[in-house]
Amino acid sequence: PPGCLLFALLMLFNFLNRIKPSDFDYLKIIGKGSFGKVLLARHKENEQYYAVKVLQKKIILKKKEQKHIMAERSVLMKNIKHPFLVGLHYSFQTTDKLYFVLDYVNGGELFYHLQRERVFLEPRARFYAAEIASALGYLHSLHIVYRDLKPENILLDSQGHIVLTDFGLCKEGLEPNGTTTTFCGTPEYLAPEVLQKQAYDRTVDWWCLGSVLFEMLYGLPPFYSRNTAEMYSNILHMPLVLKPNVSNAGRDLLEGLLHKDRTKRLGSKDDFLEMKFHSFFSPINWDDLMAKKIMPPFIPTVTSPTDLRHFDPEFTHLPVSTSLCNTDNLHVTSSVREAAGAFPGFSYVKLSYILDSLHVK
Ligand code: ISQ
Repeated sequence: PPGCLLFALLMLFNFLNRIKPSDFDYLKIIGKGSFGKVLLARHKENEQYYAVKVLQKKIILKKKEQKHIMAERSVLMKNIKHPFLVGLHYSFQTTDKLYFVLDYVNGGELFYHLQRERVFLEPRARFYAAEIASALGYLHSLHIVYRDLKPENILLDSQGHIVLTDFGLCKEGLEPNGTTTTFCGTPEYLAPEVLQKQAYDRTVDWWCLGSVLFEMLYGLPPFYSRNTAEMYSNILHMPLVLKPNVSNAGRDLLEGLLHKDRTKRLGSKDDFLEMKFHSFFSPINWDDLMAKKIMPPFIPTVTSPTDLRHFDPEFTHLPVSTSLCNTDNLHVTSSVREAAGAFPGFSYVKLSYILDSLHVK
């Protein structure tokens, strides 16, 4: 039948065009975690820049985080596309590594800019909170809980729009030196139910949104203490006290989002709709926001895609490992073998990519 022939042709095309590590030049390390690293890479043929996230299978398996990655795979398969979520172009694997080819975003972390300015004025904080909220609402509509919203996962693109990365892609558990202690405070926004290892649901994301908004408006995370144990205790037991230098609408929103009891938290009933109709966001036209028709309140200064001024030199000065580039076709696992491995059916090429190269639309 013609359907079968088309399918066979697509499979053949897919096989011949299989994307592999050596399709890219790896230019710089732009991020590093315990599972692997994120590299700035340029596709040799189309000359486009991408952020390539490379994860070591060995480490993932050892840390029993496989479930997490598997969850991620099903997340990837849902064809997530949203203006404020980092886009995934391809994913593939070699014998020992998983690769995610993502949009490259170079406006810097939101909190890099916040640290430079200490706090944001309300209209700017509102703009970022609204873009983040719309992305979270979209994920929830696909039954995905982000859970790990934390400062380093919130980037700005070169125009000044929010880009969330790493929705479950990997949970960076340990520091590279193998310790769990982070001296400069834990950069995670832990909801009470997560701290207590209780059941959680999509409402954790609204707690995290509240934490981001709080930090943008007050300059520190809610319940902050230099002593981590004390901060955890504050999150669990201290009432939220809001200084009056934020508008009533802003404080009301924070009180709703930072409710310790998740069943009473803003968003527990109608999810994103409860943000959409909150008075703090009344200046936001949500259709314009989604269409990127609202002018960003701040435009990062970047001169070119290779302008890395907003990335931590701690990473960007590291040498790029050549082991990434010399693994060629030879080690790229075929879909047949994948079926038996620990990461079955992981690789995929976006159908639109195949169609694009065939000039079929
Ligand atoms: C995209 N651009 C820059 C940095 C990134 C870090 C993680 C994931 C995607 C990224």
